[in-house]
Order: sequence, then structure tokens, then C-alpha cells
Amino acid sequence: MAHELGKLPYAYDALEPHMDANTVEIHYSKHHQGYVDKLNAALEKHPELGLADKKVEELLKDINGVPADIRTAVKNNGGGHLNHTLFWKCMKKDGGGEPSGEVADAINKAFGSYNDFKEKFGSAAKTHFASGWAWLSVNMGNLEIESTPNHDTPVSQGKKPILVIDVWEHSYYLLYKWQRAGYVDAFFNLINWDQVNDNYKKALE
Ligand code: MN3
Repeated sequence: MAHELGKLPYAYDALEPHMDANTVEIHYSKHHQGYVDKLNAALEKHPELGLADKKVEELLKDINGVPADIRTAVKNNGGGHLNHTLFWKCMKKDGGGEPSGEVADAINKAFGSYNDFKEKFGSAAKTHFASGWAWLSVNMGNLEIESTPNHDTPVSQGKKPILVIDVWEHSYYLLYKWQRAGYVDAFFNLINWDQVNDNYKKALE
């Protein structure tokens, strides 16, 4: 079975004015679709291994088990597919505000307060050099903030990401130009905290 682009959980213009419809459409239908297509193309080179039937998470956790000639393509495009799938789910129309539920308690415990979390997560996203991602993950039961380059994912390190922001320029350049900080600040108005709370509870299972 080939990997497929999941359905976007909202309309292209749902995240306006914080993320414009044009950016969401291109990002989802061109960039994300492109990673899915390139992942499938790489896996098709070794049909005998049945790699297409494995979950992307499994491929990335055991990337050295992937043949050397397609390893980089699987790491980059598999990571691109996995990371974007989580990214879209982490946002919603009229999102944002403060978290609630178990993840709110965990954030307060780990970082002091929501504002301290916002400062730390925002800073990881704003200061990450060049293309990459900023993450909130569960690592051995504890919350952790970090950024990764390219399409690297904390999943490869056995962590369970629950919130992510894409800081590749294609995420914000049409609307924010060079001003990544404006995009990152606006992202906090889009976070789907119910989803993040669900992600958190699943990560602890
Ligand atoms: Mn992207």
C-alpha cells in the first residue's frame, strides 16, 4: 500500500488571518503532497522488502534498516510526511488561547506557566537556524521543547511529539516575508489544544 496524503482537517482559508489560504493550499497540496510522492517513489525501488506496508514512524525509528540507496530519501520525505501530518492537526479555526486538561497541568509543571512555555517554544521556533521544526514532545513521560533541522523528527529518538510548528520559509514567506517571528507569534492563535491534549494522553499510554 502506497502512503497517502491525509485529508486537511479544515478549509484552506480556515486559518485566516494568521495563516493565509494561499500558503495553506500550496503548503498542503504541493509541498506535503510532494513528500508523500517522493517517499512512495523511494520505497518502490525495493518492492521485495515490503517497506511500503510499514508505518512511517517505524521506518524512521529504524532508518538503518532501510537500504542505503534510498535511506536519505526516506528520512527526508518520510519525515516531511510525518511532520506535516502532525502540524496540520495541531491547528484549527479559532484556535489558540490557553491549554486546558491534562496537558495544561503538565505544561505548568514542566515550564512554570503557559507564558513561560510560550516564551520557550516561541524562542525555539524563532531562533532555529534555516529550515526545520520546533517541537513539544513527551520524552520518558516528561515534556520537552527542542528544534530539529530539515525534516528530522523526535520520533527517531523514541520521543512522542504532541505539538509542532513548521519553520521552513514555505510556511510563512507569502504573508510574513522574512519576519518569521510574526508567523510564530500568530501560530499561538491557531493551536488546537484539544488535539494537543489528546496527543499528550496517547503519548503517555
Ligand atoms: Mn512545510
